[in-house]
Amino acid sequence: MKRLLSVLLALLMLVLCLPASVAEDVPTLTLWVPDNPNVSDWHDNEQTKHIEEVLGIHLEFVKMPNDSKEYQSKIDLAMFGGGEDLPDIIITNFSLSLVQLQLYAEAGFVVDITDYVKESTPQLDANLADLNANPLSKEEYIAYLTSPDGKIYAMGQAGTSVNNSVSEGRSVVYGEWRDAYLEYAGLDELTTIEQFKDMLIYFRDNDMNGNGDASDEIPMLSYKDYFMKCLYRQLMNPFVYSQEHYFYNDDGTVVLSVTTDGFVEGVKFIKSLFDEGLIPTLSITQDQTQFKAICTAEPNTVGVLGNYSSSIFPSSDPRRAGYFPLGALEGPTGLRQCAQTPNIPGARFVVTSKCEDVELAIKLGDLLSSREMSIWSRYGMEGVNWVRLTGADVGLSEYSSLGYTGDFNMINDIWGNPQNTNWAEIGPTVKDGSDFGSRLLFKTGTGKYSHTAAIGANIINEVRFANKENSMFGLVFTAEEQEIIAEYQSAIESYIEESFTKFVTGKMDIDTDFDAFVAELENMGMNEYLAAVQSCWDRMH
Ligand SMILES: [Ca+2]
Repeated sequence: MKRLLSVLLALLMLVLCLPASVAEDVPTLTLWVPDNPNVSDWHDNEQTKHIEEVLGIHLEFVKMPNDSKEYQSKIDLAMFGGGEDLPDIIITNFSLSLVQLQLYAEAGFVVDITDYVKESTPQLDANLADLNANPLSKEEYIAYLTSPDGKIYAMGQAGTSVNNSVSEGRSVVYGEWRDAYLEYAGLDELTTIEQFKDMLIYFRDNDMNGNGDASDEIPMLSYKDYFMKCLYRQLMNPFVYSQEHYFYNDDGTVVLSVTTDGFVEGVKFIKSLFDEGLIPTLSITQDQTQFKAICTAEPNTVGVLGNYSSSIFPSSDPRRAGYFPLGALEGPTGLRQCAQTPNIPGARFVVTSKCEDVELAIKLGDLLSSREMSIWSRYGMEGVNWVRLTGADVGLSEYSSLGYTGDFNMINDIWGNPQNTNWAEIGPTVKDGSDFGSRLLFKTGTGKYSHTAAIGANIINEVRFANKENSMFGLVFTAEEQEIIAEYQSAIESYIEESFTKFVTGKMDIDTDFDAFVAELENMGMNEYLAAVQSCWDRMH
C-alpha cells in the first residue's frame, strides 16, 4: 500500500510537473534566418541562449537559403503568395531594398515599425551615441532606413569601417621616399597639391631606390579599376568636391562636379602631371595584375600608388607596411577635403504581419542592435573569444592616429568558421570603424608588415578633412527615380571617365573642348538624371 502510494505520489508529481514547464507560457518568436555554414546550429547557440534568457522568450528558427538571391525569392514568394508561410520576423545576411519593403507593406505583409524605431529602442540609441570614428546619429539611422513613403519597415546593420569609408578616394605614398623629400624640401608634412607635385618631380629626378639609375623611378602609378577612384578623387578634391557618381550637394542643389570651374582647374593640374612624366598613361589602361607586378618588383620603383592600400605586397614584404595615405591635400584656393562614406545601415530585420507581439519583436531587434550583442555577433564572447587588455599588454592599434590603443585581443577567433557561439553578424548590428575590430592588437613582428596599421597611422589626415556638407550618400530612390538612374547613370559615368582620360592625355583640350563636353552630357540626359537625384534628395532632406 505504501509502495502504491509512493508510485501514485510520484505519478501525481510528474503530472503536476509536466504542465508546469509547458504552462510557463514562454512567448515564442519565429525567425527566418539564412542557412549560413558558419552558424552550425541556431538553437544550440550561445548567443541565442543569452537572448532567450535576457528577454524571457523562446526563438524558433526556419532556415532559408544562404544565397541572397535565393533567399530574396523565398521572401518574394511568401509576400506575394498570401503571406501564409511567413514567420514573425525575417533577418537577413544582405540588405533588403527599402522600395521593395514598401511594396510588401502595401500588400499587407510587413509591419510599419516607424514609431517603435523612433521611440522604443533604448539599446540601439545608447549604442549609436557611443560610435566614434565614423559615427551614425539616430536621425541618420532613421533617414537611411526610411522607405520613399516616409515609413520605416526595417531595423538595420551598420558597420562601415573607418578605413573603408575613405579608402576609395585615397592614394598611398611610400614613407621612405616621402620622408626623403620632406627633408630635402625642409617640410614637416605634405600639405599642398603643389608640394605633392614637387615631391613627384623629386621622385622622378633622383635615384630614390639607390640602384645607381636615376631614371627607373615611377613617381605615381595606378590601374584602370581604381584610376577614377583612388587617383582621380585624391587629386581632384583639392579643386572640387569629388565622391562616387561625381555629384554633390551645393546648398540643396544637386550639381555634377565635372561641369564646374573646379573640374577644369583640376584637369589642368592633373594633365601637368602626365605632361611631365610623373604619371605614366599605363595608369589608365593596365589591369591590377600588371600594376601589382610593377609595384612589387625589386628594387622599389613606385613612389605613390593610385590604390586604396599597399595590400598588393605579400605580408612577408616590409613594403606592405611602408605606404601611407597622402591625406587630403590643399588646393590653390585653400580647399582641403575628402569624401567619407557615412556608416549607412542596411535593412536586415523585418517584422511581418504574422507577428502578434510587435513590441516584443522590436525588443529583440533592439537587443540585437546593442553594443554588447553587436560585438558578440561579430567577435564572440568576452573571455572566451576575446579579452580586454590593460597595462603593459596594451599594444599598437590599427587606428593609432585617431588616438586609439590596442586594448583588445582575439584569443579564439571564430569568424568565418563553423561555430555555435554567435550569429555571425546576421541581422541588425551596429558598429563603427573605431570599434573593437579596428582596435586589434598588432604584436611586434606581425604589425610590422600590416598595411592597415600603416593606413591607420595617417588616416587622421583623411577623416579630419571629410566634407559632410557637400556629400551625398545613402540615397533611397523610388522605383520611378531608379528607372531614370538606371537609364542614364552608367552611360554618363563612362563618358566622364573617357573624356577625363582624353583631357589629361591631350587627346581633348580642356580649354577648347570643355563646352562640347558639357553639351554632350546634356545630350546624354544629364538634366533628367540630375532631376531624379534632386527629387530623391529633396524628399530625404
Ligand atoms: Ca633608381
